[in-house]
Amino acid sequence: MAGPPLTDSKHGRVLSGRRVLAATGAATALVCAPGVPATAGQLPASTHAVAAPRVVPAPASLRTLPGVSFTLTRKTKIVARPGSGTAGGYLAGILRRSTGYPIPVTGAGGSRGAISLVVSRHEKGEAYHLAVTKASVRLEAGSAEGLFRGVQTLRQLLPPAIESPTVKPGPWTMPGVEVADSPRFAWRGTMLDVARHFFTIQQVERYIDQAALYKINTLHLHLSDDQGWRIAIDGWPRLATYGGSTAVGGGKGGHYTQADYTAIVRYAAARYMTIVPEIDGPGHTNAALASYAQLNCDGKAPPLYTGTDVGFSSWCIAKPVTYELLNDVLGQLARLTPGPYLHIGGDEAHSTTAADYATFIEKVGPIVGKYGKKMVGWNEIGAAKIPPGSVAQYWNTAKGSEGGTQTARDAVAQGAKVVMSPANHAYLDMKYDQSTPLGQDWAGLIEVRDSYEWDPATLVDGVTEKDVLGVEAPLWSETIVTNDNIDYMTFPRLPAIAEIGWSPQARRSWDDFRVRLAAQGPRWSAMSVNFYRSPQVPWPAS
Ligand code: IFG
Repeated sequence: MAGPPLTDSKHGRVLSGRRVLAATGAATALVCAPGVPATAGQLPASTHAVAAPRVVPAPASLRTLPGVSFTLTRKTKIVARPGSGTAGGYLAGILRRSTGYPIPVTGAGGSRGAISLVVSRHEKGEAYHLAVTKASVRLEAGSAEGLFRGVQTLRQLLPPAIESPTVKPGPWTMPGVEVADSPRFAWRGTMLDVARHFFTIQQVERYIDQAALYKINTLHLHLSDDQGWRIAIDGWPRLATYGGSTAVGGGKGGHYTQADYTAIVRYAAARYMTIVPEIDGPGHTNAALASYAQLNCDGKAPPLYTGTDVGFSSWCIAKPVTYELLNDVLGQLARLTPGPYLHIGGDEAHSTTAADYATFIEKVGPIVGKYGKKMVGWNEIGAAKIPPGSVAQYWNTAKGSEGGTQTARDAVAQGAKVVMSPANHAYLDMKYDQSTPLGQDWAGLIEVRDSYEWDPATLVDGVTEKDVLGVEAPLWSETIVTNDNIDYMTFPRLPAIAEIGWSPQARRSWDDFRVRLAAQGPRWSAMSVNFYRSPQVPWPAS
């Protein structure tokens, strides 16, 4: 190869032939076949291309091992040590489908030629350590959950075709790396609004698998709103059968039986994802009010609503039956939900007086606590008295000390933590640009860069790193009906939010992220994810 020796832009080192492509950001680095020496500038005789690692979210630290790679073969096995949880079986399922290899999973065995998953006391929580060498792959974590997170990194070291649901030709080679990784925030979430349009269990499970690839660990299900009530409640059958019978646009609705909900919870748990159910109130309650006349202050049930206005409905704050209902609803949800949180909504209560709003929140908080759960609410709850340990979900577009940020500070002042979901950065139902066929634009247009370039710990004055529990990207479904619609609005912005939730702020830059995000495109194609090909991202020609 002619021309001056290439230097590593960061350290000015002259690179050997093996690393020159990786250092120039090329999608592949050339790796010598075993035993073939390479010297600077001379390309080794027999090599095959091994993609340089392009992992999202960016690991806290990743070191490439030049000239080292690990190739899956028919002999590759997974050694999942006791306590390693679902990670081994989950990874084997993915690898078997696309390689056609048997990929047995055993509880013990040698590490040579194997992928070993080991829970050790050297790591804690979701932290993991991944070492890929020529002879073996070793993933070590402080918990089964940490192994599952590390498996997502391991997947992304393999060629995109590894995500194919059918057998593809190899080679199945991953670059030698050493990764030491752990998350910045505990709550890395997405929300699926199943109230405006209903999504089947299969659609929710598909969304869970997509989100799990980016280390998302929380799925918030918006189970009730003006247009639909989506969970069956014993003793109040009409909530689901009538209140869930339609949707935005007047089409067919639907609801989850409690067995359905339990199936979703279990599917999520096998991916170390916590379900946070939301029963919105005191606003956004028309579906329930339409189902039972006695819930209304005037004793009259309004008609079902299939439009997209907000703020016109309210629980009847003065009536005891309101709290009898919520006691049953929240009690049954608490029993069905292993996670620590119940979300009680609290947004856009434009038809509830401020005094009644405070009364409502102060009555519902203790009900949530009685069932052993922590209360989550949209940030307006900060205006009321809330139990310490509550969580305020910030959704306004205001920043710094602008008007809409005050209730977030009020919540923090009462000992609450904050989940950051600013609508002008994290709302997945916002259009990318004016030509986007789906979504809304009331919070502004959100291209991928807008969803990435913000810091949850500095956006709102008085809400600092220690106050932020995490981030969440809500997908409101007024305009979202099909899997293709879900994909188009979610990808590529959910991985951006996932990186904000996982990676160290100091490791994040748009110029680096967009290159790693581009490498996700062929993976989404292999997974049949209908993603938006943002002009801001250098997608590879695939
Ligand atoms: N705001 C409403 C949502 C939904 C959204 C659509 C919140 C907390 C607008 N409340 O966001 O119900 O309609 O972008």
